[in-house]
Amino acid sequence: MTTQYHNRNISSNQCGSRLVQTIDAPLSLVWSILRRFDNPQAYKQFIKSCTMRAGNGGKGSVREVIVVSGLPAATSTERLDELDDDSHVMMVSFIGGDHRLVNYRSTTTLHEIEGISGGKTVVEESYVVDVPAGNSEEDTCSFADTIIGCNLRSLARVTEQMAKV
Ligand code: A8S
Repeated sequence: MTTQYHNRNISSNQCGSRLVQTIDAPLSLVWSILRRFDNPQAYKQFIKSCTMRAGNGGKGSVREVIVVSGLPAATSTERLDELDDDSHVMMVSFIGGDHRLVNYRSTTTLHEIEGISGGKTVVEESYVVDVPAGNSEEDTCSFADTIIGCNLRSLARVTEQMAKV
């Protein structure tokens, strides 16, 4: 199972959680969209643009994303720490930007399950992040959970649509 990749040490000033989304599309298709570190806007609705600052989308690449207006942040600088095409594991750290998700590190894994009409994919996304001074764990994690939940549902929508045609 892929749970081994999601176990992280959480310090006392940090919080984290894990979200799971089942997608009615084959793993190879879901991975082909997810693994594109240089193109997160393919499914992440809050991202307006993405510019590569280092690398071409492989491990160690750095991207700068600009998010849509109306959010409490405008930019984020993010590094690809792991991209394993065999185990279907992707790890990303936030290393800069004007947001409050300091020391945010996420792990996303895929595994395939049998569906009645072909392969389905289970996506698991976990993260840890610092709780800023003056904020509660609950507020910090529910903010991140809300965004990740939107991203995962959007990934499902996009890939299920592609799987149909
Ligand atoms: C991701 C996960 C998250 C992205 C958050 C949590 C973010 O892009 C948005 C608003 C913020 O305030 C922080 O995998 C930040 O994208 C939508 C700019 C980082």
